[in-house]
Order: sequence, then structure tokens, then C-alpha cells
Amino acid sequence: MKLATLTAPARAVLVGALAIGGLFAAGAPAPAATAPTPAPAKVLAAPDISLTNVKAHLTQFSSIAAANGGNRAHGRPGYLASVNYVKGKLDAAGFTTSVQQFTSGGRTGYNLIADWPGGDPNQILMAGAHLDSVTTGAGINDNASGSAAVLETALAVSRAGLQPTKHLRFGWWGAEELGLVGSRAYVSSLPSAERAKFDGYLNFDMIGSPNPGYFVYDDDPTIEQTFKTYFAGLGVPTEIETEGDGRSDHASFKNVGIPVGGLFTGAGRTKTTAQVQKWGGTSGQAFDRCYHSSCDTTANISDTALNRNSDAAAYAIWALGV
Ligand code: DTR
Ligand code: ZN
Ligand code: ZN
Repeated sequence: MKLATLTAPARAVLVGALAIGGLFAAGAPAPAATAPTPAPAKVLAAPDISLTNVKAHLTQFSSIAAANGGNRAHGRPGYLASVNYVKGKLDAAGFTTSVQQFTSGGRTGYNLIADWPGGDPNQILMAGAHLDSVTTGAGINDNASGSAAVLETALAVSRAGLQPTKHLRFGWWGAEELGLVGSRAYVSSLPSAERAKFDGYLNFDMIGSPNPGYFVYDDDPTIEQTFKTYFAGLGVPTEIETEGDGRSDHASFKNVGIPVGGLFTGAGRTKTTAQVQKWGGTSGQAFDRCYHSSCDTTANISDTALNRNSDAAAYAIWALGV
């Protein structure tokens, strides 16, 4: 697990402590030089994100869809119920939340934005996921998986009482399935001076596919390497995400020059035999056979993929933002 490195001042203090500890009295025979054992450096490692907690959010999203016509789509009651569920958890955890309204296709849509108080307001690190489903189903892999992982990562920040260097912001987007409508509305609403404060945006859309691949966006090299380092630590090979240009909400941020990255476990494309060699699963079968279908339920999830990607999300927030 990559540990946050010491800041320069802390290193200076550490070196200073060593130097003072190493001074000797003049005239006396110099004792054997035995540097004192340095105090262990204070580093912050990301917590493990509980798969149980993430799946509990999936169960809630599933129940919300079942109680609202079978979906969580833009402009339908299941979507607003999903927003209210996530907002309730974040408000209780000490986040400053706001709901941004927009209109698409004659229906009202909503983005949910949550700021963790503190950090440098001129260095914003954001993580997000689209919260809407298609109309044909509950949208558990697409994209309750990403929404739940981002929610649980935000809650982990709160549980840790984190005081990060950067200002942490989290977002849940509406109407992604209609063409990145919510995230585009959000970015468009930002004055250019505010956009310039973003150090990066991390996107999580479909991160629990049942026949998973481990794909890392290659848009920004620093963010890409952060995720690759995490998976290398697990001994899990990754591939560059090649489907994505314009295919999810990171495109809205990239289009205005904000560095982006993210993770993806695959949609309707089929897994090759070479990919089965590295990841297991079934060749000639789609990464997610229920993509945009009514069978995208809580049974349409790989626990291993969801667990790994949820932990990777937290790892990246701590590595890049703390
Ligand atoms: N557009 C997403 C699914 C999707 C397809 N290709 C990519 C690449 C990277 C992230 C997501 C996707 C959706 O249907 O929500
Ligand atoms: Zn989709
Ligand atoms: Zn999606």
C-alpha cells in the first residue's frame, strides 16, 4: 500500500532531530558514531473499504428501484430517491452537500455534490460516479457499483476524521445515460477560475462487472500510475481502458482541461482468451452480459472486482489528496 510521503517540513524536522541527537562534546574521545533510531515517520495509509458496506448500498439502490417502477433512471422517482439516500448518509457524516438541478428531455435532473470541510480550496481533488440507471432496470453494476464505492470512500474519509492537504469533493451525476448530461451541466456551471483549482477528477462507472476486466483510464499519467501501483501491489495485471473516450463522466472534466482518471471492469465487449489468462473468467462472454438490461441486479456483480476497485478508489484519494 503506497504510503503518503513525508512533507518537506516534516523531513526537515526529522533530519534536524537526527543532527541534534548526533552532536558530541569537544575534547572527549569521540564515541562510536551511533545515530539514534529515527522516530517512525508519520504516514497515512488508506483504510480498507468494507465490501459488506458497499454491498449494503447496492441493496439499498436495488430496493429503491423495486419501490419505484423498477429503475433509477433520469427524471423518474427512483433517481431522486437514490439522491436522497446518498445525501442522507453524507449529511450524517459531516459533509457539506448541495443538490444541483438541471433539465433534460423535459424532465428535472439532479447532481449531488459533497465537500469534505478543509484542505486547500485551491487544490480540489474530486471523485465521482453517475447515479442514474437506464430505464430497463435497477442499474446495479451500471452504475450503483461506482456510486456505492464513491459513497463508501467518502464515508471512510469522515470516519478517519481526515485532514487532507487537498480539498476533497465527491459527486454523483444525473442523466449520464442520456449523454453525460449531469456532469456536463456541473462543469459548465463552474467559473473558469474554479475549474483551474481542480487537480483531478476520478471517475468510477461500472466497477463490478460479473466477468471483470481491470481497466485503468490512461488520460492523466499521474492518476493512471496511482491506480496501476495499487493493482501491482495486489499482483493484478491491468489494461488501458480503450472504450472510454467520451463514454463516461470523466469526459466532461477532460473537455475543460481537468486531469482525469478512473477504473472500469467492462461492459458489452467480450473477454478474450488472453484476458482470461490474466484475469480468469469466461472468454467469448461479455464483461457484463446484463449491460443496460433488466438483469443488471445485485446478482450481476463480481464481489472480487467490486472489492478491489472500491479499495483502489480509497487508495487513490489518500495517495493523491492527503
Ligand atoms: N457509458 C457507460 C458505460 C461505458 C462504456 N464504455 C465505458 C468506458 C469507461 C467507462 C464507462 C463506459 C454507461 O453506459 O454508463
Ligand atoms: Zn450505462
Ligand atoms: Zn455507466
